[in-house]
Amino acid sequence: MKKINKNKFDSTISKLKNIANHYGSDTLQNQLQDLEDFISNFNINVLVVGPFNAGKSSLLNKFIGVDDLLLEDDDPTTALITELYPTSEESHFVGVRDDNSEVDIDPEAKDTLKGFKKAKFFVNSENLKKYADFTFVDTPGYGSGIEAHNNVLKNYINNGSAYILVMNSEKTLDSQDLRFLREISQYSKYISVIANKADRNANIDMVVEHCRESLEMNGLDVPIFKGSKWAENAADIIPTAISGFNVQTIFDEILKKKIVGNGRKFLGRNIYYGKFLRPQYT
Ligand SMILES: Nc1nc2c(ncn2[C@@H]2O[C@H](COP(=O)(O)OP(=O)(O)OP(=O)(O)O)[C@@H](O)[C@H]2O)c(=O)[nH]1
Ligand SMILES: [Mg+2]
Repeated sequence: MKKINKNKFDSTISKLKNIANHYGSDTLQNQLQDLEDFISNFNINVLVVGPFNAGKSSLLNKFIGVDDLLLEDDDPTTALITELYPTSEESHFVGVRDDNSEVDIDPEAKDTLKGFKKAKFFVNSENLKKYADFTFVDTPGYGSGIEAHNNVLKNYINNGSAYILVMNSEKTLDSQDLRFLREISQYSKYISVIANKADRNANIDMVVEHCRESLEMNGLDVPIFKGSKWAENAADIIPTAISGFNVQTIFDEILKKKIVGNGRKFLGRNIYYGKFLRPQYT
């Protein structure tokens, strides 16, 4: 799996550093430090989203290779944002509070966490290591009528650099799914749909074709793939869904936006308009 080349913007950043030093700008220096921290921590957050009971947690369990990692049930189940990280050590679980403080969680309690903003599961999984440029995130499903689940999702939804929408292919995409897809398409152009539970529907190919048409009619340029947790290749469904997401392109786009943003602030407002230079000459 191709790794992100994070050094691509080094020369731009060192030029900006020279500017910051030249003008003695602490603000620019701090922003460049933030930018360097951002780069070293950068990972592509892939949010696995969709209606409740569609099989999001099940597909992630298959991908990770641990059947009881994330709770699966017919009732609306996932209640907490759960970020999944690789580890070479024994798997361990962390709860993140609203103030961002973190506490270790007893593995026995990982399925019933309460009072946390989100959870981080560190799992010794070959696939998580293989796809380490991505951070996969399990999210509560929408459409369950459970206000708490909707709020958890709403508060986190714009944190994705990419999205996989898992739908239940016993039916086609409905207006709620399309509304949701339109919302996330404002945050990222890297979106895939998995028509899941394909084992349950003999007419799966018709459903997929119908979904393709409604995506197209709604102006959503989103690929759709079949999925089933019972398929022999169940562990490969998530990799297939992200196969069109080029990690380097995603990194470059996000970085360019950030650098141009910073540059505008300084070269635009401060240097171009002279405000930055003025103190030196007055
Ligand atoms: N037949 C079949 N059942 C599935 C499949 N995927 C999931 N299920 C079942 O569907 C139910 C819901 O699965 P979950 O993985 O909990 O679904 P979810 O999307 O995470 O649900 P929420 O967390 O409530 O949003 C469970 O009983 C699963 O065993 C599938 O591909 N085929
Ligand atoms: Mg779930």
